[in-house]
Amino acid sequence: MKIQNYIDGEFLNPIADQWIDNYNPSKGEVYGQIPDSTKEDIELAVTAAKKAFPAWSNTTLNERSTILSNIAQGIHDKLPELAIAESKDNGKPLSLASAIDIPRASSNFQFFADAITQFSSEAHESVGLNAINFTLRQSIGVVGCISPWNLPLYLFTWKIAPALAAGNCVIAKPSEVTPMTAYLLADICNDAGLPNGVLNIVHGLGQSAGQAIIEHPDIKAISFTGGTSTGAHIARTAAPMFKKLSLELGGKNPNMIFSDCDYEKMLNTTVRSSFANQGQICLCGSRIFIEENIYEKFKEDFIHKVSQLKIGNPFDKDSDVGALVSKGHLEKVKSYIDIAEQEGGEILYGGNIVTVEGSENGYYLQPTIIEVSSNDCKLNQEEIFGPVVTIMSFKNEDEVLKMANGIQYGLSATLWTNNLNRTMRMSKQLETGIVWVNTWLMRDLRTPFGGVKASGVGREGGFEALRFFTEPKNVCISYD
Ligand code: TXE
Repeated sequence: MKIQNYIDGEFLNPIADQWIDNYNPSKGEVYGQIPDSTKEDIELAVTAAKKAFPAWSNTTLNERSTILSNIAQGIHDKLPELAIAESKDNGKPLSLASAIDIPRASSNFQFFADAITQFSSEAHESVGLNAINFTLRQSIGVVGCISPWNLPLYLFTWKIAPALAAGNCVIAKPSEVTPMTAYLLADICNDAGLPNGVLNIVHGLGQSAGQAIIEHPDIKAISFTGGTSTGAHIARTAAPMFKKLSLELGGKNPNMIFSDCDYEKMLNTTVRSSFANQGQICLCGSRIFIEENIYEKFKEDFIHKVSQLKIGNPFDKDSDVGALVSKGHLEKVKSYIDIAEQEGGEILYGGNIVTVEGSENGYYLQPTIIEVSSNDCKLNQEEIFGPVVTIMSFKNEDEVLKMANGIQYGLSATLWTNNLNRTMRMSKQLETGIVWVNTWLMRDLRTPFGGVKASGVGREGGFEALRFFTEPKNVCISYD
């Protein structure tokens, strides 16, 4: 099947009539084509967005909120169809897409439908000077949203919903590897009453369609989630044009386990934080540090639990681990496993590509546990973004903190301890945007989301996202 761009409320073929193959990673087969859009398609989308902006930015908050709620409902109503599409496009277990990805995409719209009705700005009285200042928070205009392949509709909507809620018109590009649910979203938006041109979804490659978005002078802000090197390239391109930038980039997150934690809860959660979505979540705890007095016990129990995970076709009900997103990505992840030995790492479990019966050409890899002896090895320093974790022991709080922070990334950290003083000390010293204590990936959509260091700039979530997608203007009124 061929999917199309969604521009000015219409479904269109790419102007140059060039197409890209779309793969089903669980089968390793091409199952469709997507537009290989160019500058000309982006130009068309920007023209439509500029035309739609004056009316959309002047809709009442109630009207806007109602339309966004309709989209949330539309996603909810089409949950089974969207979950199947996501699973087929990405390789993730259907159970995960049904329980997490698609419900969260709906919540993203519902959350910002509500949040925009509560968003306010400040007033500052210049006491004694007979003046009052207030802040107008105005829509920016046309903004760009570029998203990755690991949580396709989940992250696509996480950007689009606040951008639209704040009254902007959007040019959005999903990853070329997982375009399907973004395509289906277009229909839902039409049915929800979103006016033509307010949201334009253009498909294509990063270096052409994506590049045209970041370079376009009329696109005033870019919200991007993806790899750190792409983020650096976007910053280099967009900064001289003084665009607003929100960059959510890679992570290589520490999972620090102290012996005073709730052991069973920690063990079950650590299996999830290591291998959920085949380890392809920027928040996965891929560097596991265990206090030395429970190291041997943890090692044994963890290997046992992980050995029970079932690798299989994403559509099988009992599959815990599905396929990796692409052949190229499978090869990249495998290449890290292959360097383990050179670095003195020991593969304690997994490490092999798996053939799944009936899906022999799919991109399956065993969940893999590697024991390392230093935090400075490549396996601990580079983002692998697959079902591969390292484990090593630590002696005390100072040592583990040093290792947790001893990396270019700073997205999230997980801490397992029941010691409140340690929790506070470490939370303050960890160089990350998020710290989870005795839990993982528990998300409250009002909280700021994002990282420090090479994990990005800016925050998404709650009012932070609405602040990003609006321009503050100070109005100062002097009176007699
Ligand atoms: O991401 P890219 P890739 C990490 C992970 C992974 C690596 C590369 O380590 O192995 O990044 O993945 C668009 N101008 N993460 O290559 O290229 C692209 O089309 C504008 C972490 O798939 O960064 C896609 O829509 N856009 C991550 C999006 O950027 C461009 C999730 C992300 O693609 C562009 C995914 C350009 N010049 C990968 N080049 C996370 N933080 O969750 C590419 N794109």
